[in-house]
Amino acid sequence: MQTQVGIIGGGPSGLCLARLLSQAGIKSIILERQNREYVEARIRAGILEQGMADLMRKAGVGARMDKEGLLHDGIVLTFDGREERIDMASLTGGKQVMVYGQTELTKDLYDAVLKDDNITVIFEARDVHPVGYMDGKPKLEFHKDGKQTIIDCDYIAGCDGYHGASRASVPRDKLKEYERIYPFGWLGLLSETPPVHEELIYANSKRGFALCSMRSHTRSRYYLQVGLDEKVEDWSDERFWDEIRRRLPEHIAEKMVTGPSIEKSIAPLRSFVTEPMRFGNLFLVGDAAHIVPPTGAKGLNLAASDMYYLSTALIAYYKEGRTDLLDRYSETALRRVWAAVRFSWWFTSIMHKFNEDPIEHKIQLAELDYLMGSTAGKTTIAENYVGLPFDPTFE
Ligand code: RFL
Ligand code: PHB
Repeated sequence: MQTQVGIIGGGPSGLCLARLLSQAGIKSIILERQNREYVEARIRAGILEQGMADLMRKAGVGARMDKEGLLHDGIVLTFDGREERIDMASLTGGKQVMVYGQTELTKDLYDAVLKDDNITVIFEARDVHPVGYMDGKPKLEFHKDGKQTIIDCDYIAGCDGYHGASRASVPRDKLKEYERIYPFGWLGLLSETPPVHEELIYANSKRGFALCSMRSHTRSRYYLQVGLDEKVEDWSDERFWDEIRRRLPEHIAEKMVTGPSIEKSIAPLRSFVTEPMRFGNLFLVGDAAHIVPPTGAKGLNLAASDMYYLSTALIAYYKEGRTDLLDRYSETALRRVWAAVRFSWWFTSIMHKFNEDPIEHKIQLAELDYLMGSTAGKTTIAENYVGLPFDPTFE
């Protein structure tokens, strides 16, 4: 087999990148380890920055998102019995974020990709190995139904997430990895209940962090900070609802509508960055190159800038024979990555309980009190939350 861009991973990064390339007539093959149903069912991101929403539109898959997504102008922080709103739109010159679940976004992308003549998707591709990318002869080797197949391509995009094959194939002396693992995870619950509030609530409490998010006016997504040794089986729905109410100010907890969970799962929290993000003709994109704790809702939104830079660079190569943007990809993408790693780490550190030492909570409350009393403090949260801009010189 042969194609222009071989893409490993059919998650949001691989699918959206393929569509952006296809809009410019560039052909790609996507190798996905799972089947479509499995990928679509993963309940993850809920908040899209304008940059990601614009990319979906550019990829020709924004119609349902624009119809069903909920635009938010602000978020709420609660701490010390207080409820403080950050009016992101007024602090950032009108920028908003959109509530639209990763499950829906992935469905929209698959609907378009599977009808696209420039894109082939191979599901249940096993033992995928990118080879030859350091010598200018990139190939993807894989097994399908027990048979080995090889794809010759010009470039490989590693869009296969944190546990994928692309980063793993790079010789250890060619990359540097930075990692922090946090001493807690997030227990998430999805329920067919109206959200407790019209905007997201991030709660700092003595008992640990909580987040009230949503997927629609009738579907809620809640998270609780839990210890790394906690098991989902030990969290009945009743225990979850009891605990989240205790982490919110009383006047909010009283309004909470509870119901049976549709899904419950625990995710660990980590900060992780690989440098560089390019190895010869292999480019890493999205979670394959970096992970952030979900506190700032940045994961998928960071994949967005990678997709934007890589698609722009590949289009410049195929249309104009230019390689200068491919050469700038890693450095440019990493600049925005580190900015989001910093924000996600910082927002995590002021909102979560790290230990039993009471001085730590008091210092967090003092910091939150300072931030909320300062326009500069609120603006710093707002600017980062709505998303830092993509590099305008990358064209
Ligand atoms: P994905 O989604 O992990 O997709 C990778 C795809 O590659 C496939 N794959 C392979 N295919 C072939 N061969 C192999 N060897 C392969 N290994 C893996 C996998 O099956 C999969 O289909 O990475 P991608 O596309 O880069 O997308 C990244 C996002 O999924 C991720 O950043 C976000 O979900 C993070 N995230 C959030 N991001 C936001 O922007 N806003 C949010 O509100 C937000 N909330 C969250 C989140 C992540 C969470 N968890 C569970 C980690 C909330 C949570 C709880
Ligand atoms: C979500 O709705 O899943 C969500 C929202 C905001 C976050 C993280 C996750 O910061």
